[in-house]
Amino acid sequence: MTLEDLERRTVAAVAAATGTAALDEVEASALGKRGELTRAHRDLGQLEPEERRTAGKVLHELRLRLEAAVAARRAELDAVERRATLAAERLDLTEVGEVAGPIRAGHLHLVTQTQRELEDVFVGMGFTVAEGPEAETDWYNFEALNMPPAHPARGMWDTFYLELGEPETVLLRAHTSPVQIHLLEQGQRPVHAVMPGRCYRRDTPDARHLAVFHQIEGLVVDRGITFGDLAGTIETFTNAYFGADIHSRLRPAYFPFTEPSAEFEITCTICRGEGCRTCSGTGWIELGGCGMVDPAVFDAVGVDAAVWSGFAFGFGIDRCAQMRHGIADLRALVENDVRFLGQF
Ligand code: FA5
Repeated sequence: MTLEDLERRTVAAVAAATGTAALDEVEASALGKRGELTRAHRDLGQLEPEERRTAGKVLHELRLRLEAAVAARRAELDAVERRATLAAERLDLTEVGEVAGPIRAGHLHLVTQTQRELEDVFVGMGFTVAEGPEAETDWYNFEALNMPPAHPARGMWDTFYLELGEPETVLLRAHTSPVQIHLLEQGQRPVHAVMPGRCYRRDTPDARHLAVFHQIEGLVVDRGITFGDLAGTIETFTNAYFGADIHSRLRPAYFPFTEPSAEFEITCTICRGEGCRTCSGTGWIELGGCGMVDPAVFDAVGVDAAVWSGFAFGFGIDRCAQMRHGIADLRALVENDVRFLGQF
C-alpha cells in the first residue's frame, strides 16, 4: 500500500468514525504502535541514508497531517457526545408550563380578600383590628358570654371539643365572640374593634353553611352607647360593602351575651328577594347577630356597667362573600376548583 493510499484511507476512516471509540480504533490502526505508519517507519532502516532522510521527512509530515485530522474529528465527536449526555441528564423543570399551559400567578382566596375588604371598611369607620386564639377554653367561648355550664343556649353552637385537660373544657371556638372577652379582660376602654377569624361548628355543610367558616366580630364599648349607634353602624357598613341598592333589616333575636339582640339580614342577592334554594325560599339571608352587650358579660370581666355601655355584632365573612358575589352554594368556596376561584 502506498503512502497516498494510507493517507486517503485513514482520512476517510477518520471522517466516517461516528463516535470517539470508533475514532480510537482508526487512530490505533494508522498511527499506533502496531499501526501502518509505525511499520513504515520501521522499514526506513532498510533504506540508504539519503533516501531514509527524505522518506523519514515524508512519513513525519504524513503523521502530523493524520494526527491533526484525528484531533479535529475528536473535537467534533466530543462536542456531539457532550451535548447528548447533557440532553440525557437534563432535569425537566418546565413540566407544569408544558402540561398546563403558561404558568399563571395565583392570588388570595376570595375569603381572605373579603376579610381584608371588611377590615378596610371598618377601619374606615374608626375601628381597630384585633385577633384571638382559635382553640379556647369553655370560659371564653361560653361561660364569660353569660352561658354557665348546662345553659340551654349552648345548644345554639354545636361545638368541636379538643381532647385536652378535663373533658369538654377546651374547644375550637364556635364563634369570634370569645375575642370580645379577651379584649375586655385586657382592660381596654373605650373599645372600637373588629375581630376577624376562623370558627368551627359541627354544622352539616349546605348552601349556606360550612363546618369551618369565618366571622368578623365587632365590639364597641364606650360611654352612652345606644342601640341607635348599633343600627347606624350596621347600615353604614351595609352601604359601604354591598352598595346602597341592597336592603337590610334587623329582626329581634336571642343571644345570651346581648340584650336586646337582633339578627342582621340582607335581601338574598341570588334571587333578589324572590326566594330561592340558597335563601330557603325566604328572600332574605342572615349575615350575623348583634345586640347591646349584656351587663352579665361586663360583670364577668369586671367592666362597670354603670359607666360603660356597648354593642357587639358577629357577621359571617363567607356569607358576606357569598352575597356580594352571588355564589349560590357556599361549599364552592372550599372545593378548590381553580376555574371557580380564579374568577375572583
Ligand atoms: C353568633 O355566632 C354570634 N356570636 C353573633 C353575635 C355576635 C351576636 C355578637 C351578638 C353579638 P350565629 O350563630 O347566628 O351568631 O352566627 C353568626 C353568623 O355567622 C351567621 O349569621 C352566619 O353569617 C355565620 N355562620 C354561622 N354558622 C355558619 C356556618 N356553619 N357556615 C358559614 N357561616 C356561618
